[in-house]
Amino acid sequence: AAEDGSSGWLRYSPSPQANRYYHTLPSQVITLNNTEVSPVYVACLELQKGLQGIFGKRVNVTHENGNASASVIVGTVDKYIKVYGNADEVPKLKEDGFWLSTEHDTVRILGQNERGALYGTFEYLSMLAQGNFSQVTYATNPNAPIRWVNHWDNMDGSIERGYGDRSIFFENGEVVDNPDRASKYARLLASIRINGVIVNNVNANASLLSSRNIEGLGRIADAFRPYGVQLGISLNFASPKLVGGLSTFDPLDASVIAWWTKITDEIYQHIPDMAGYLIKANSEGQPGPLTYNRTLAQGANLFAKALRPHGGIVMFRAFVYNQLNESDWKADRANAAVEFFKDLDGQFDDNVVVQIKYGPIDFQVREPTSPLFGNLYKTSTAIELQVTQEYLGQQCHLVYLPPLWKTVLDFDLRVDNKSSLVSDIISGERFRRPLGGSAAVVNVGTSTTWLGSHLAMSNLYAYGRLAWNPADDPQSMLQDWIRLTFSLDENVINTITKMFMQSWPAYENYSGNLGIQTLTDILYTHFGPNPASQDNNGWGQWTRADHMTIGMDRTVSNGTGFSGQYPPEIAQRYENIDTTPDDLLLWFHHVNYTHRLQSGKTVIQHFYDAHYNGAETAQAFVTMWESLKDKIDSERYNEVLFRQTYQAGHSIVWRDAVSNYYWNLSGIPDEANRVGHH
Ligand code: GCW
Repeated sequence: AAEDGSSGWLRYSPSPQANRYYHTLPSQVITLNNTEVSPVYVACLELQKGLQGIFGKRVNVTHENGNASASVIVGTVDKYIKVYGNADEVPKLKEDGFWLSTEHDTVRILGQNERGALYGTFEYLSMLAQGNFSQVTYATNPNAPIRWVNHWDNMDGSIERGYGDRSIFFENGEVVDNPDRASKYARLLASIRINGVIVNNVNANASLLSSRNIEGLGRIADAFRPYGVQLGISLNFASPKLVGGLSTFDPLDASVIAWWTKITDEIYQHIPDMAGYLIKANSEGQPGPLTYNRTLAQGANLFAKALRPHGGIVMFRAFVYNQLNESDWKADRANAAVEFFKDLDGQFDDNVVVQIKYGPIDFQVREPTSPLFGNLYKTSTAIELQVTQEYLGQQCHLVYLPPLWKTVLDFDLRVDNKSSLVSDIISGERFRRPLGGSAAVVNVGTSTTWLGSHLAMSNLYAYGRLAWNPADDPQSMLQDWIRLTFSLDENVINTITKMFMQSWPAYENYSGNLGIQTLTDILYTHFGPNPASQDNNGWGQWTRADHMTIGMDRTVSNGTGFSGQYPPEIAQRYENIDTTPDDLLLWFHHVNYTHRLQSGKTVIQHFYDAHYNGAETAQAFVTMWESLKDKIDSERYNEVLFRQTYQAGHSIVWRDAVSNYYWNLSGIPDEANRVGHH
């Protein structure tokens, strides 16, 4: 009923148990906060919409607070205390946290702030939509204050690494006039507790800062605000020169400082709650402070000072590296982030957060945790993930990403030989930092499915859940998403769960196993197999494969020294080939194809087997999906079937291209006689 094609997991489709539970449902909503359009106001509308959609029940919203029985009370804890005298049952909440109680004939949803109240409302509705009518009372708080998404949208309306059509924010060099789509997007984001959106590409265009565009950004921010979502922007470091008429963009130059201060003030006039700036500097051709022999910290602090009076923050990306020469055995792009940032620890202003990609290279199918997380003690940090499946099949392959993300979030870096989970570092807890959190690159566009694929939406959903609570379980988050998106039917849940939980391992199997990276075309498309493209260029995503050997020697003893960037316990584990896990073997070591893995197989035989297994699993997804034909509406059934059929074929292309490549190179036959010509 509520479905209009853009509601994602917020469908509120009719409950099969509607009759049974109708009488237990609240019959009115009591709102405590009465500002016109605010998160609490939106929460009330959402409750009306949800109860109507799921149960066909109309409820009124009232400000009266007489008899609260059979009601939902929604508002902030502070307001609740004013109206009802106390909130003694509610534990102390962190910013954006909420308390939900569905017991004793009254549902109470109380947020630390209005945003929290909205989050609690979505939580309650999510329970109902999933057929969960249990009586609960609990509080929940975010792991970290920064839970953002980053868009790589260009001013012309295209999206870098975008696979869901055109930008919802920009077209023809300007901000779009109609913010409706932005508002629908903010609703989805609020339901997964995302509180900030960087709307434009990190490869930023300085024309974003024209008065007309700043005004346009104001419109988008207005559309986000009722959902508790703040807008932020990426900046081009050279803007003072490119659009400001100055002859320099030196971050220590007085005229440059004045220019950024003025622009920042102007932006805050239009967007009083602007979240902050995201900066990609001195990376992949982008301008930055190094041009003027200033440090990256000086570059970051330039913006930090302009933002400080307004409460904004700078997300400064650690993705800085140079082109390298492969003939140098010790050259290693993986070393770059620590080399650029370690010595700057302590030099960043307090409202700067260094945003670190999960792995040291670039969103590969398997990477070790970025060692930079364990090297910054006096700097706030955030992790950067990708919902956009850039190297991971570009939304044409099913890859459910949370299990990959968890390998990093749950990773214990053992800094000072003490427990140092990445999730506790980015929360600010481990090093007692004031800020921290997560950012994910998201490429939603004008596609009716947002991401260009129904199934890919699971990754956006789960990203928000993990940003709030990194201890959440990938499979149980997935099953919530399946119930909300498709059905409460056990068979549907089990089948889709099986597909998804096999999807990342399958993709890893046929696209680059044992830590060799994603063997895709790295020069242009980042799509499809091209193992030869990894080497003999300056990008540093090398495999160093020849006719006898393969892998990057990243040891301290004989290689690039990368393993030495980790704290001692971890460094030792990776330095030693016997304690390096098989799935990262070729990341850290250069070995013969005949080297035996811990599994007992040789490297080359593992390659062959993995590629055949992976492709076989992808074939099975088609049959699994087909078994759900009568249980899913035909539109979504067919759209997914189309993509799964494509993946099934493309996985064979991957399998054959990679297997044949290494068979040709090594001349070692497949024990099972599948590879090559016989
Ligand atoms: O993964 C690479 C992408 C670039 C991207 C860059 C980055 C926005 O291929 O398209 O640029 O990373 O993260 O800055």
